[in-house]
This record gives sequence, structure tokens and C-alpha cells, in this order.
Amino acid sequence: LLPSHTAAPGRGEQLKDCHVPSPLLVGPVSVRLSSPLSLDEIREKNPLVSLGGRYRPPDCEPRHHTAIVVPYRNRQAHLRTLLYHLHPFLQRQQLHYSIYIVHQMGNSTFNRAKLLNVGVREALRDEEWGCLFLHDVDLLPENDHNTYTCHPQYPMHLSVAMDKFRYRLPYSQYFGGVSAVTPDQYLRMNGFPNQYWGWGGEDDDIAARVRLSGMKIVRPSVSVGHYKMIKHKGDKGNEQNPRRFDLLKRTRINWRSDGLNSLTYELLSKKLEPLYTNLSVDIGEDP
Ligand code: UDH
Ligand code: NGS
Repeated sequence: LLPSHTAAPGRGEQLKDCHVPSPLLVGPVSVRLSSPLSLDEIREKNPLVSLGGRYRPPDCEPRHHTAIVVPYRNRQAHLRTLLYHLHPFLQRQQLHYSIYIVHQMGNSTFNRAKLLNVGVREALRDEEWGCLFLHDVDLLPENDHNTYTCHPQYPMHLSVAMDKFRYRLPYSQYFGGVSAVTPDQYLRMNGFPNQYWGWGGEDDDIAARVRLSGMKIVRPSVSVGHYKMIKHKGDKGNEQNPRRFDLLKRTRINWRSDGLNSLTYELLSKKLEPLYTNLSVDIGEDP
């Protein structure tokens, strides 16, 4: 007979809760900005990631269940770089997680906030995620003590120190880049606005919703909230939105009627790729 302590827990047997903090954390990581790796090579480096970009720690019961939602169109190289960094980063944090790429199909003007609404709704059909991360494709976290978990009460803003802003906030209410909400917080603020077509302002609207719904924004310390942004030019189809300032004046009036409760879209396909779940969506166009 084998001594019982050498036996691996079988199916149905309880794993011990993962230790806090994770013993696998390394702190600051150096981020290579251009990844020459192909998706196949990234997959080989992450053998425990299963179809759809899903992961659970093999040897302990995860305390956190996080969906990463990425608004996306036409940024293939950025996506590979993000996956290359994020999968090992999240595994070191011993999270149960899944990565959702919300791909805006067609040539209508890009709409980041509406894509995030779609991603949240679709992710919550899969699992009871405890935490929803809203993550730009071009931002790479540089310190794994910046844990991808939610604050129980308040929405979080994680990308507080981006290299392009010389590692500090560009302005105190900045909420762009990477943020995180629980499903309850998301419901309470009626999700995100659907009306911001083109670049700018949607993140400021989301920050305003946090306040208008009686919450506040919490942030990690600047020392762990370091991010590198992959440099890029403005995208075709995401030109500055000239209406953003008028829309922002009306957030106080609009937030209860425009958001999760007015969201319409057509899910064209949902494909479980090896490293992510690809949601292809038709979100319509600027009326
Ligand atoms: N995104 C896409 N495809 C697009 C546009 C945006 O995937 O065509 C996504 C992507 O996740 C991106 C996010 O939306 O990280 C935010 O868009 P952005 O990167 O354009 O916004 P950001 O504020 O960039 O990071 C500023 C515009 C760059 C102009 C540079 C000239 N100074
Ligand atoms: C503000 C934008 C935000 C944007 C931030 C940083 O002015 O959407 O700049 O922009 N708000 C408005 O336009 C109302 S960045 O330096 O990343 O290009 O996120």
C-alpha cells in the first residue's frame, strides 16, 4: 500500500485552498514588447491552459474566478503579445480564469465600451465569475503582485502607472486601460455606455457611473500597478469621437437608461480557440 500522503487527490476529492499570497509570484517581470512567438508556440508554453483559454490551478482550490474581457479588432500582433504574457502571469496568481476576446466584426466605428458589455454578458453565461477584468489588448502588467482579483465593494482601476504616462495617472479620475468589477458592481452601475462610437470618453463615462451609482474607485499602489503599453498608431475605424464631450455632459441623465439594460447585439460566433474564447459580434453602428 502507498502511504496516503503520496497519493494525488483523485476526482471528487477536495483540494486544499490555494495559499494567499500565491507562492509562485515573482514580483516585477521584464516585459518584452514584441513577441515573435506564434499562437502554437505560446500554446506549447502553456500546456495546462485548456480550450477557450481556460485555466484552473492543478494542485489547489482557487479562491478567485476571473474572466478577462478584451475589446478587439485588427490587433493580431498585440493579441499574441498579450497572451504570451498574461497566461503565465495569471497562472502564477493561481486563479481560475478564462480569456475572452470580443471581436467587433464589420467596418462600423469601433465601440470599446459596448464590446465590454457584450463580453461581460457572454462570459457570465459560461460561469459564475466572481470578477470581470476589462483589459485593453495593448497593456502588459509588469508586476504579478498586481493581482487580477476584485475588490468586494468597489470597482478597481488597475493600470495606474503606464509607461506612456511616465508611470503615473494622467489625471486623477482616469479609468482607462485595465479595470475590474464584480458582477454586482457591474449591475449596480448599469454596465457601460453603448453610445460611444470612436475614440475617447467612454472610460470617463464609466468612471462617472461608478460615482453616480454610489461607489468609488479603488486602486493598487503605483509600485505594483506598472504597465507597458505596446506603442501603436491610431486605428482605422476608431477616430476621435467628436460627440464625446456632449455625451459626457449627459452621463448623469443617461446612465440609468443606457447600458446593460439597453444592450443589443448579435453574437455571430463563439469559438473556443486554444488560448482564448473568441466572440465575434455584430454590435451595429453609430445611428
Ligand atoms: N481596439 C482594437 N482595435 C481597434 C481599436 C481599439 O482592438 O481598432 C481595442 C484594443 O483593445 C485597445 C483598446 O481598444 O487596446 C483601446 O483603444 P486604443 O488602444 O486606441 O486606445 P488608447 O487610448 O490609444 O490606448 C490611444 C490612441 C493611439 C493614438 C496614437 C497617436 N498619438
Ligand atoms: C482623455 C480621454 C480618455 C482617454 C485619456 C487618455 O482625454 O478617454 O484621455 O488618452 N477622454 C476624453 O477624450 C473625454 S491617451 O493619452 O491614452 O490617448 O483615455
